[in-house]
Amino acid sequence: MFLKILFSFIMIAFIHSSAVASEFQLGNLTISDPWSRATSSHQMSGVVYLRILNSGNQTDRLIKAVSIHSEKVTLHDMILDGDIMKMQSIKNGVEIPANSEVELKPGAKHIMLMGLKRRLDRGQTVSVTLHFQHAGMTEIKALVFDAGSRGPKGKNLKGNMPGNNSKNGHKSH
Ligand SMILES: [Cu+2]
Repeated sequence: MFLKILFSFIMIAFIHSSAVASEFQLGNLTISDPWSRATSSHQMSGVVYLRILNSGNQTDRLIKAVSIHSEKVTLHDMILDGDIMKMQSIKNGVEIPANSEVELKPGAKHIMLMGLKRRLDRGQTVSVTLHFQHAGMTEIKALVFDAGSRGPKGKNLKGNMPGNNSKNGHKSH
Protein backbone atom coordinates (compact mmCIF):
# COMPACT_ATOMS: atom_id res chain seq x y z
CA MET A 1 0.00 0.00 0.00
CA PHE A 2 2.70 2.42 1.02
CA LEU A 3 4.75 1.52 -2.02
CA LYS A 4 1.79 2.08 -4.27
CA ILE A 5 1.21 5.52 -2.81
CA LEU A 6 4.90 6.29 -3.07
CA PHE A 7 4.93 5.14 -6.67
CA SER A 8 1.93 7.31 -7.53
CA PHE A 9 3.60 10.22 -5.87
CA ILE A 10 6.77 9.72 -7.88
CA MET A 11 4.77 9.43 -11.08
CA ILE A 12 2.92 12.64 -10.36
CA ALA A 13 6.19 14.39 -9.54
CA PHE A 14 7.70 13.06 -12.75
CA ILE A 15 4.78 14.07 -14.93
CA HIS A 16 4.74 17.46 -13.32
CA SER A 17 8.44 18.10 -13.81
CA SER A 18 8.36 16.94 -17.42
CA ALA A 19 5.39 19.21 -18.11
CA VAL A 20 7.29 22.24 -16.94
CA ALA A 21 10.69 21.23 -18.33
CA SER A 22 11.75 24.34 -20.13
CA GLU A 23 15.53 24.10 -20.24
CA PHE A 24 17.57 22.16 -22.75
CA GLN A 25 21.33 21.79 -22.40
CA LEU A 26 23.66 21.36 -25.35
CA GLY A 27 27.34 21.69 -24.57
CA ASN A 28 27.87 25.29 -23.47
CA LEU A 29 24.42 26.32 -24.61
CA THR A 30 21.31 26.47 -22.46
CA ILE A 31 18.05 26.85 -24.34
CA SER A 32 15.30 28.19 -22.08
CA ASP A 33 11.56 28.64 -22.23
CA PRO A 34 10.88 27.67 -25.83
CA TRP A 35 7.32 28.66 -26.67
CA SER A 36 4.98 29.01 -29.59
CA ARG A 37 1.63 30.58 -30.38
CA ALA A 38 -1.63 28.88 -31.21
CA THR A 39 -2.68 29.11 -34.84
CA SER A 40 -6.04 29.10 -36.56
CA SER A 41 -6.81 26.37 -39.08
CA HIS A 42 -6.15 28.53 -42.15
CA GLN A 43 -2.77 29.72 -40.91
CA MET A 44 0.13 28.29 -42.87
CA SER A 45 2.86 29.35 -40.53
CA GLY A 46 3.73 29.21 -36.86
CA VAL A 47 6.39 30.76 -34.73
CA VAL A 48 8.79 29.62 -32.01
CA TYR A 49 10.57 31.84 -29.50
CA LEU A 50 13.25 30.95 -26.97
CA ARG A 51 16.34 32.13 -25.14
CA ILE A 52 19.83 30.81 -25.80
CA LEU A 53 22.55 31.28 -23.21
CA ASN A 54 26.12 30.67 -24.32
CA SER A 55 28.26 30.10 -21.23
CA GLY A 56 31.32 29.18 -23.30
CA ASN A 57 34.18 31.35 -24.51
CA GLN A 58 33.48 30.87 -28.17
CA THR A 59 30.80 32.48 -30.29
CA ASP A 60 28.26 29.99 -31.56
CA ARG A 61 25.58 30.38 -34.16
CA LEU A 62 22.11 28.97 -34.68
CA ILE A 63 22.41 28.07 -38.33
CA LYS A 64 19.22 26.18 -39.04
CA ALA A 65 16.20 24.45 -37.60
CA VAL A 66 13.88 21.67 -38.71
CA SER A 67 10.54 20.43 -37.42
CA ILE A 68 8.25 17.51 -38.09
CA HIS A 69 5.32 19.94 -37.79
CA SER A 70 6.12 22.01 -40.85
CA GLU A 71 7.53 21.63 -44.32
CA LYS A 72 10.25 24.15 -43.71
CA VAL A 73 11.71 26.17 -40.86
CA THR A 74 13.33 29.54 -41.39
CA LEU A 75 15.08 32.00 -39.11
CA HIS A 76 13.53 35.45 -39.27
CA ASP A 77 14.24 38.89 -37.97
CA MET A 78 11.94 41.92 -37.82
CA ILE A 79 13.15 45.03 -39.58
CA LEU A 80 11.65 48.49 -39.71
CA ASP A 81 10.68 49.46 -43.25
CA GLY A 82 9.48 53.04 -42.98
CA ASP A 83 7.14 52.71 -40.03
CA ILE A 84 6.11 49.14 -40.78
CA MET A 85 7.75 46.12 -39.17
CA LYS A 86 8.52 43.39 -41.65
CA MET A 87 9.91 39.91 -41.43
CA GLN A 88 13.17 39.12 -43.11
CA SER A 89 15.17 35.90 -43.42
CA ILE A 90 18.38 35.81 -41.45
CA LYS A 91 21.13 34.84 -43.85
CA ASN A 92 24.03 33.81 -41.66
CA GLY A 93 22.15 32.43 -38.71
CA VAL A 94 21.63 33.87 -35.25
CA GLU A 95 24.89 34.71 -33.55
CA ILE A 96 25.17 33.69 -29.91
CA PRO A 97 28.21 35.58 -28.58
CA ALA A 98 30.39 34.02 -25.88
CA ASN A 99 29.13 34.48 -22.34
CA SER A 100 25.88 36.08 -23.33
CA GLU A 101 22.23 35.34 -23.88
CA VAL A 102 20.18 35.96 -26.98
CA GLU A 103 16.41 36.06 -26.85
CA LEU A 104 14.16 35.24 -29.77
CA LYS A 105 10.93 37.05 -28.99
CA PRO A 106 7.89 38.78 -30.50
CA GLY A 107 8.90 41.79 -32.58
CA ALA A 108 12.45 40.50 -32.92
CA LYS A 109 14.27 37.41 -34.13
CA HIS A 110 12.19 34.25 -34.26
CA ILE A 111 11.97 30.76 -35.66
CA MET A 112 9.30 30.44 -38.31
CA LEU A 113 7.50 27.21 -39.12
CA MET A 114 6.59 27.46 -42.80
CA GLY A 115 3.90 25.21 -44.22
CA LEU A 116 2.35 23.98 -40.99
CA LYS A 117 1.10 20.42 -41.21
CA ARG A 118 -1.51 20.90 -38.53
CA ARG A 119 -3.01 23.59 -36.35
CA LEU A 120 -1.12 24.47 -33.18
CA ASP A 121 -3.35 24.42 -30.13
CA ARG A 122 -2.71 25.96 -26.77
CA GLY A 123 -1.09 23.52 -24.35
CA GLN A 124 0.46 21.35 -27.06
CA THR A 125 4.18 21.14 -27.63
CA VAL A 126 6.04 21.68 -30.89
CA SER A 127 9.27 19.79 -31.51
CA VAL A 128 12.01 21.72 -33.22
CA THR A 129 15.56 20.51 -33.88
CA LEU A 130 18.09 23.30 -33.63
CA HIS A 131 21.44 23.11 -35.42
CA PHE A 132 24.35 25.11 -34.07
CA GLN A 133 27.65 25.72 -35.80
CA HIS A 134 29.76 24.45 -32.91
CA ALA A 135 27.53 22.83 -30.29
CA GLY A 136 25.80 20.55 -32.80
CA MET A 137 22.12 19.80 -32.76
CA THR A 138 19.40 19.19 -30.23
CA GLU A 139 15.65 18.76 -30.18
CA ILE A 140 13.63 21.12 -28.03
CA LYS A 141 9.92 21.19 -27.27
CA ALA A 142 8.13 24.51 -27.36
CA LEU A 143 4.92 24.93 -25.38
CA VAL A 144 2.06 26.48 -27.33
CA PHE A 145 0.51 29.58 -25.75
CA ASP A 146 -2.50 31.62 -26.91
CA ALA A 147 -2.23 33.39 -30.25
CA GLY A 148 -1.62 36.81 -28.72
CA SER A 149 0.48 35.65 -25.79
CA ARG A 150 3.73 37.26 -24.74
CA GLY A 151 4.98 33.87 -23.63
CA PRO A 152 6.17 32.30 -20.36
CA LYS A 153 6.98 35.73 -18.90
CA GLY A 154 3.29 36.50 -19.19
CA LYS A 155 2.96 33.87 -16.44
CA ASN A 156 0.17 31.81 -18.00
CA LEU A 157 -1.02 30.39 -21.29
CA LYS A 158 -3.41 33.28 -21.88
CA GLY A 159 -2.46 36.19 -24.07
CA ASN A 160 -2.91 39.75 -22.92
CA MET A 161 -4.61 42.60 -24.70
CA PRO A 162 -5.55 41.81 -28.30
CA GLY A 163 -3.93 45.08 -29.35
CA ASN A 164 -0.49 43.90 -28.34
CA ASN A 165 -0.39 41.44 -31.14
CA SER A 166 -0.82 43.94 -33.94
CA LYS A 167 1.88 46.23 -32.61
CA ASN A 168 4.68 44.12 -33.98
CA GLY A 169 2.99 43.51 -37.30
CA HIS A 170 3.08 39.79 -36.67
CA LYS A 171 -0.59 39.10 -37.03
CA SER A 172 0.00 36.24 -39.42
CA HIS A 173 1.76 34.25 -36.70
CU1 LIG B 1 8.64 35.23 -39.39
